[in-house]
Amino acid sequence: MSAMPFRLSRRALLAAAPLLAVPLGGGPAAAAESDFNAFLAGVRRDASAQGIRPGTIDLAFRYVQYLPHVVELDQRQPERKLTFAEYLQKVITQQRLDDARQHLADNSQLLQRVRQRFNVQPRFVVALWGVESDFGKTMGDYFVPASLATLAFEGRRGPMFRAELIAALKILDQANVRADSMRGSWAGAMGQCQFMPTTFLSYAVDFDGDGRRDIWTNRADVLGSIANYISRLGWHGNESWGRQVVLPSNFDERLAGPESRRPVADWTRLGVRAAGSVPLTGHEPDASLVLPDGPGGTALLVFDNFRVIKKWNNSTYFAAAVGYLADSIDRG
Ligand SMILES: [Ca+2]
Repeated sequence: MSAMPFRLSRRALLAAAPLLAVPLGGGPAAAAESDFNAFLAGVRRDASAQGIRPGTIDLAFRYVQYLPHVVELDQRQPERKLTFAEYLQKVITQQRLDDARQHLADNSQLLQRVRQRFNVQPRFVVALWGVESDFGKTMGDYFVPASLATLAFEGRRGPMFRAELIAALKILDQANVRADSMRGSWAGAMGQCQFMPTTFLSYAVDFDGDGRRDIWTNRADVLGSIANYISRLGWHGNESWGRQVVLPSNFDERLAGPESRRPVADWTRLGVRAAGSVPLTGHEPDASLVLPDGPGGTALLVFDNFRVIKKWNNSTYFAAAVGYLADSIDRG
């Protein structure tokens, strides 16, 4: 904690000074600028030691500047937690539903090829694409190395963001994307699948075979990369994610929880029923009972694939939204 006053004052100075536009020449703002430049010099050394070409680093760092706004976003107090219903309303709009159905139809051949290779149903690939970036409409407009350098320098989770920055430089060095097109969220999630750079290096694929992994503008690479990642996280291509259910009035909600896995026939014996018109058959995979807002709210019976989506993004709301969106565009 003793380092905090220094960090705050350094950040305040950087926020006050248009960085890199200020000539070095003494004074506190120049000292702060020189701190950031010293930090970048250290990153440059590490990146070079890992074989990244100096020309790549020069090009990326030409666009890198300290972004005070990114630090503000990182330190923003969390808003009131949305209820599950509020979250769904925000994430699954009518427009997104309509777009999802249209994309499923428009890309059916590509999605079948993706399915053949990665064994992920098209509706889940489209749902992940829709929830992550609204089908590429909201990728974020931050220059990713600048966001990551700012967050790494600022210090909260510094080592993690420094590793992501070096991974971003590797992605540029592999010529997957032009430096000035490497856009993403303020926190460094990139392109239409919103992959962090380390995720990109491990899981993005060149599905159209043009030699580049382009998750910003290449539809085949975007959908292939989504399917490859979820597949490698353990996806079962012949199973769904789960079902919304209704609990009997006398139900013991202590039976709920991520470790509550049992055959669906057991849940049925306990009085659990499917919500909506399609009943549970007992042939579903074993399932856990999850209550996103706790007792009294929505109840979900979730299969293994629900856990797989949570490995992508460790949020019950997120995983359920992907499932709901997938179900609402296609039951296949
Ligand atoms: Ca490609």
